[in-house]
Amino acid sequence: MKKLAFQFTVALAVAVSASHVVAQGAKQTLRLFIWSDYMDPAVIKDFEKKFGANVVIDTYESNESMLAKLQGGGARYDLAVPSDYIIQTMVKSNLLQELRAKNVPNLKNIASTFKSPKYDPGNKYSAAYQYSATAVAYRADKVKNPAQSWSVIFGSEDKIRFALLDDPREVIGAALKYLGYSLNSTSTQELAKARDLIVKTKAKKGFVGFDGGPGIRNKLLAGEIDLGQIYAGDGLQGAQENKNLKLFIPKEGTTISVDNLVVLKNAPNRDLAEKFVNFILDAKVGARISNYTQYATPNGAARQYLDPALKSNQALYPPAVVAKGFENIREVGSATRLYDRIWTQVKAR
Ligand code: SPD
Repeated sequence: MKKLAFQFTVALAVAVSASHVVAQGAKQTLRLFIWSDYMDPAVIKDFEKKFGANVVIDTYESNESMLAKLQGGGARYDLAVPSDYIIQTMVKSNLLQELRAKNVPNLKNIASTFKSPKYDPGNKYSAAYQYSATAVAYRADKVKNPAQSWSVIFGSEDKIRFALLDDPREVIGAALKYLGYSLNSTSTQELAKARDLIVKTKAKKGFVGFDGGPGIRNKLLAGEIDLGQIYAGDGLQGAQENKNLKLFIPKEGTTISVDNLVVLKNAPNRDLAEKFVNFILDAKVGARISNYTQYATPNGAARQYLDPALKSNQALYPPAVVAKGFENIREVGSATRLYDRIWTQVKAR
């Protein structure tokens, strides 16, 4: 598999495009804060070459850790890639600045289902980047015919070695789904039941820990765990490396998340950030990214360039009957504090 750990600070002596000739030393730097293993390094190199820029990347594994770092104020980035439900929180926290549509003509490439979403009417601040469901990945050579259910994690089985995402809304959401509730529940009782279930699950002998999607993929590949909760794209990257790594969407339902490019309020380089968004929304570039990361693309114009195997992958583009069990994570208003408290309790026990 292509190596996914990468660094993009390669210094180019002179930018090659005649229209963008930039002498060494005059390069602009674009700082991108993004989920790990979520970008094709070759695309970054092409952007650097075309715009005579350096792209510096820093990564995170959950929306909440991304938000905490930005709210802390220490770090300055031009762009981030938050999921749908956290965007309005970022707007209210004054962390975002508007996308100037005239600078991003490729916004037109976004498929209509992903344009002007409820979480950002009119695409005032965001442009859909990639999306996926959250699945269960397992080693078929270790776990034979697993129930296609969250019960493989939350049920009574105690021998399977497993890991959970280090992502509060994903873990609490999966527990809520297993219990038959909405993953956006704001009911104190339902959330308490979800918390107790996660605490009980954590106490199982087979529980190895919480990790990011790429961490869980790597543990599965290394044979350190038999099964794990995982963002589908990270799981599919692993399946490319080992055919025994398989994925399923739990029958009780799961999350589906759209991640978005946003320009940050204190972006040192707003113009370049918008050029980057426009570059990423190009049809061929969008397809290259998805072909590399194995995530689904909301870029309608990119679909024709996707690898056929990816286009027909049901974990990424599920048939309507499966998709019915999917739920978008939503912003839960004042219940956010309850989710935060539960996550702290779960982590502490
Ligand atoms: N390694 C890339 C992870 C992208 C995950 N998408 C966010 C889902 C949050 N609910």
